[in-house]
Amino acid sequence: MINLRLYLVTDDTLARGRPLPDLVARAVAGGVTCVQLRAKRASSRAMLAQARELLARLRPLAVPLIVNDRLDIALAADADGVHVGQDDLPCREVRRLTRPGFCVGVSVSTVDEARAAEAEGADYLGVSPVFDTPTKADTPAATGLEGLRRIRAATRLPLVAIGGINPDNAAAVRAAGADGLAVVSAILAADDPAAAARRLAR
Ligand code: TZP
Ligand code: MG
Repeated sequence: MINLRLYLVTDDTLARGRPLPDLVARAVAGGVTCVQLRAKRASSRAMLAQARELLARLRPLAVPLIVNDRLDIALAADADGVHVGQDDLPCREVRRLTRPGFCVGVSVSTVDEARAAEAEGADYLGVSPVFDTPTKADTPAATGLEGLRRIRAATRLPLVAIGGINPDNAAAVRAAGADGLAVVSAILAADDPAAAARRLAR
C-alpha cells in the first residue's frame, strides 16, 4: 500500500509560474510521500504530458503518482492510481476497469459516503474538506475535526485529510484520526517547498 503520510496535491495556479516538476521534486526532498496530479484547467494532452513528466521524476524516487479525476490519463501514463470525488466515475467502475494493485482513492465528507466507498473497494479515503479553504470552490461543508473523528470511527480504510491543513493544525488532524495529511497551498505556494514539507512531515 502507498505511503499516504504527506500527500501533495498539485494546482494549476498556486505554483506562481514556477515549473511544477521542480516544485514537486523539492517537496519530495522535504518529505512528501505521495503526489496527486490535479490539473483542472489542462487539456487532456497537456495533463498526460504533465503526468509523464512527473512520473519520470517520481518513479526513480519510489514516490507514487495518483491522478485526480481522470482514469484515462492515469492509465495512459501508467500512473499508480486515481483519485475520484463523489461526482466522478464511481469507485466500483474504476475497480472493474483497472488491474489489481491499482490504487483508488475516494473523496468523502460524510460517514455514509465513507461506508459506501469502502464497500466499493476504495484503497483510501480523502476526508474533504476538513477545514474551509480558498484553494477549492464548491466543496461540501467542512467536516471539522469532529466530522473527521466520526469518519475515523466508521471505516478501517486509511484516511487522508485535506482542506486548510498547515503546520499549525497538522498534529490535531493526525490526532483526530488522519493517517495522512494532504496539502496544496501549504507546500506549493511556499517560497521554499522543501522546508514547508519538512515542517509538515515533522
Ligand atoms: N479538495 C478538497 S479541499 C482541496 C481539495 C483539492 C484543496 C485543499 O487545498 P489547501 O490549499 O491545502 O487548503
Ligand atoms: Mg474529482
